[in-house]
Amino acid sequence: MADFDLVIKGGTVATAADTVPCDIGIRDGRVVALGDSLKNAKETIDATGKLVLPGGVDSHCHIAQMGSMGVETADDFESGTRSAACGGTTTIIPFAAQYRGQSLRTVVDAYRKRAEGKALCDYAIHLIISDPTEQVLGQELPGLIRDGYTSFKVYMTYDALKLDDRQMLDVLACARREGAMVMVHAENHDVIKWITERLLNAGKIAPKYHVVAHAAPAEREATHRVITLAEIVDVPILIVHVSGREAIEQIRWAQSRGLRVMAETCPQYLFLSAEDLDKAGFEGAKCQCSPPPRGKENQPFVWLGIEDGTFQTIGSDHAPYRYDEGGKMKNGPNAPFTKVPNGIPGLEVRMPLVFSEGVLKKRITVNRFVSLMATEPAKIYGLYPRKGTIAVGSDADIVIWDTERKVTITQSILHDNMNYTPYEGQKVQGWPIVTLSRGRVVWNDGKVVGKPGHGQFLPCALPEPAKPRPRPAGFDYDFARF
Ligand code: DUC
Ligand code: ZN
Ligand code: ZN
Repeated sequence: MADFDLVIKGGTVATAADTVPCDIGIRDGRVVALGDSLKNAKETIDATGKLVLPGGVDSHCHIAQMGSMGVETADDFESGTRSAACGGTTTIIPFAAQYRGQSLRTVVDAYRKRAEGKALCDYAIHLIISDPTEQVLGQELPGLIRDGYTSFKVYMTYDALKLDDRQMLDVLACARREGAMVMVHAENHDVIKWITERLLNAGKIAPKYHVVAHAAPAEREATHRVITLAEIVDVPILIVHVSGREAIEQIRWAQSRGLRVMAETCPQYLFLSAEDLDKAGFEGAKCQCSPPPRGKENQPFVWLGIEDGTFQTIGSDHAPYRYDEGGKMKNGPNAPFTKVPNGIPGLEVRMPLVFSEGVLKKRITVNRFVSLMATEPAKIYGLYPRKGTIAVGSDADIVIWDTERKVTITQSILHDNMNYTPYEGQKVQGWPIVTLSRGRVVWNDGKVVGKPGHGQFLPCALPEPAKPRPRPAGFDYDFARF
């Protein structure tokens, strides 16, 4: 009898901790051996001269989701996971989004049904909470957390989703009681509204004015405010899609004070800029997302935040709305920026973009790349060590990279359901050539060979409880239990 179902031979294996030449033995979808000259396998993949990394964990993507403007994302669980796998990501964490008046449990059940039989790789699910009633926070959420939905996103802007500070405190207190992870979209709603009104009154409606309305100080203020709210409740938070210097400085300040504030950025803040929203005609809408990409001079600050450890993770914030009347042009090809669905695709190119500009340009090591793209998100959201590393006992979610391959990104080589990529023409070096999900090849040298239905739902554990923090005298109430 063979010892292994599959051996990956001769590659250089890199995890968040080490880079070592070794073979990987796989049985029943798991890694069962790491060593030299592993033999006696039913199948072998030769990875000589290649880099072998854990599959990426994209902990921020919107698929099969109705957006707050009533437009459905172009990707469902099939096209979303297909695109993910072709780009070296083997676990995605999209969102079951609650709109006001909806039961969270009903929303989650419906979302699970949408995933059934469709995914090519594994997925967990975050919640979006927009209606934190007593029933939701007292009954539904604790039950859902026990069932493996241990993280939720809350918004400080968007009419349909935003929480006020009092509601935010309620949600943070619930997270503290239950040990769950809160992800925050931090932008000051009233500031955005106030600027927007003035822009629209002056006839300034083009996509480029989206950046003016979603001003960096509005992101800075909201970031500071939610850090303060989390400090009062004494609960860890993770600020998602941090766009630039203003918010980064607040996060760094919080971290330097010992507050448990984590942060995620996204490729759009490294590779796109406000100039991309100022393209001819309506083209700028292709890069319209919130928070928006800032000026080009902002990009080095985001890289610095990655290099110095301010950021723990890089998610795609894949929110795919096609460039047609079913998506970006839902309200016409010249709609004001306020009527353009916010969001851009990026699931498939998240890893190649950051590998090329980050690892090959020597801004970060390959180990830090693995940490940002796979290990940390798996740890933060309770999927580690099953996901996010290559170790004996882990799922065999493994990606073989050709670090020499030069690729010009263009929509026709991607596998999502989109009709454009905001990264059209971007040149990268390094590309995932083989992707395995639980030991099964899903993507093989240009061919999708994975099957819908292979991907499974992953219940998430609670994140490791944070060490109790000494609190200043007079500030030591446990408000979450008051
Ligand atoms: N902003 C969000 O908050 N979510 C999806 C996409 C976007 O642009
Ligand atoms: Zn958001
Ligand atoms: Zn998002």
